[in-house]
Amino acid sequence: MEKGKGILTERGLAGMLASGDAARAVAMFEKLRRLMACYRCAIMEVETKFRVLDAQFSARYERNPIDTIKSRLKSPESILGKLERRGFEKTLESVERNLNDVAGVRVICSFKDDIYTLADCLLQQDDVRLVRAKDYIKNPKPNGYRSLHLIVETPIFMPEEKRLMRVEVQLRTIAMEFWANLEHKLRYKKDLPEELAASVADRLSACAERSALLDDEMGRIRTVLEGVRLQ
Ligand code: 0O2
Repeated sequence: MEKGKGILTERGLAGMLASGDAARAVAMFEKLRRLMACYRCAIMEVETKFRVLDAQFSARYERNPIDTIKSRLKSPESILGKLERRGFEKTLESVERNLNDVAGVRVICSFKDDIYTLADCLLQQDDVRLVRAKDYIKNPKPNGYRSLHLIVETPIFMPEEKRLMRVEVQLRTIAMEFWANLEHKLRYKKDLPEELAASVADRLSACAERSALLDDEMGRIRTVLEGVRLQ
């Protein structure tokens, strides 16, 4: 397996998908490189859609619903790991068919209401098709995780063809992002005794609750201040 600093490279992943056949591996690498380029373009398309929406809100209502946009392309190591964990075929076709999160765009908003406003605005666009939505804000995960996840399909235009690509969009508030980042870091400390692990999980879930209350209160304050501004 070709690895660089412990990370599986695209060439390494192509080699593994080709199961040791050198000529197939070269062809596979070229196809994988092109597929990843398409996912990168899809990220650019979706990011641009959100930047345009943010600019429109700024021009019309003098406010920016988006605090930050973070995007990532799933690493070859992570792609292979997910195919293996889920028992999917290890082929490029299977990556496209079965993995919805190779391209990921995270939109971080200041206020919870803006998450739904932006999601509606995105899904109204006629070149965006909703594949699946998971609302972990209305239905938080048992550990307290909150975010709105949308799998969308959108076209990218290449010199000779149009290709539909799937992108996972995660929308969350600054407070939800803060919690998710810390929880993600803490989750790697797996060698805790059972009792301590349970108490840490309870405390993390309590933090998520408090942070959700904070989001709600900030939203109410905004509503009051907007009312004053409109008078
Ligand atoms: P990364 O590097 O963050 O992307 P699916 O494959 O879509 O059918 P899956 O993978 O269970 O099903 O999707 P889901 O539940 O929509 O959530 C996947 C992503 O959401 C994760 O990506 C995280 O980014 C985030 N997420 C979900 N649950 C949690 C959680 O409990 N804590 C934190 N911190 N993040 C969470 P990956 O695959 O972990 O990796």
